[in-house]
Amino acid sequence: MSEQRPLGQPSLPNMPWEEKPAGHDKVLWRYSANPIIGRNPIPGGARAFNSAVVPYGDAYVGVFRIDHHNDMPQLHFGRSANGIDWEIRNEAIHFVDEDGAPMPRSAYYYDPRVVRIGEIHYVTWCNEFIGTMSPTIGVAMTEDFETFVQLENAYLPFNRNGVLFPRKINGEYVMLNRPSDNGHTPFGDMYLSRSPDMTFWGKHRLVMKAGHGGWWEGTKIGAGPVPIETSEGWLVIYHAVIGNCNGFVYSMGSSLLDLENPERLLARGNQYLLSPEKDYETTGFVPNVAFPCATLCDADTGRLAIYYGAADTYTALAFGNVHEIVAWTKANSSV
Ligand code: BMA
Repeated sequence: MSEQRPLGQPSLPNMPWEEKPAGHDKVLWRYSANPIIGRNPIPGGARAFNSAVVPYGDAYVGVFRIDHHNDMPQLHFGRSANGIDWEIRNEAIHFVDEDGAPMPRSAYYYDPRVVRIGEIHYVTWCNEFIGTMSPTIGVAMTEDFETFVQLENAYLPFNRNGVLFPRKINGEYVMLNRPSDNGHTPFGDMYLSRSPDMTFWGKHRLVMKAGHGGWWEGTKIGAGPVPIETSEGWLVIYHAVIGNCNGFVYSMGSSLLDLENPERLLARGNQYLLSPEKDYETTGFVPNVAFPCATLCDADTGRLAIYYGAADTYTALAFGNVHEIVAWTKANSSV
């Protein structure tokens, strides 16, 4: 077991967890008390979903996407002792620049990810390129989850999905991202970009294309939670979208990328890991969406908790084991 230990993950003996139900024949299973965050989670906030959670001290913190009563999304900070019951601040995060001055407000902030790199936590999200109502990837850093220092946007519009790797690779920061359009984007592949300093992003490479393994991922794909380092490669859980006559359906897929050269795809599961089927996934503001944005992983056991947005309305949890997901992805790979 030790050589399979998920590298770079902490021990989390108290992370949210439920054993796989008897007779369950899939690698992921849902938390029996889903959803963990319901409608109207804070005054003026209608829905919390597609949100990011990390261990912090002996508890958990999160950056939550909350769509307000004008349907514009903002980012809110939250704390939890157990990773399930959340206290989310009513006031949205207000970013400052590197001199501590307030940043101009974007029209929207959504789909955050949080990653610890060394002693610093970085937040990435879909951010308005100010003055254009067009999406790019916002980047901020925090040392204490009180002050959030916003850095340069990573890209020109249009890009709506930015996910950092949890360490530098060959001396560079690496971010998965998905160039898009300004609408609901009926296309999308996964790229990666590199930066020496978290400011200048380049060396862009294609990683995975949509439409590879079946209709379930035929329309578009995009990175989900921060990649997990394993002895078999970076485990990337991603969202995968089919476009049918009634709209999009968002499922979760898995792939493995080379540890030192993550543009190299090693394996890619040819079926979804989880697809909307529960009422809280099929019914809501946007039906049929399971959108993963964060994981907690216990290095000792490989237990994995996946936080995902359900129907753009709720926050839900699914469980699995990293070793089993890696083995399943290799065994069912179509690469
Ligand atoms: C995507 C993003 C997500 C959302 C999904 C389904 O393009 O906007 O935030 O969950 O659509 O509406």
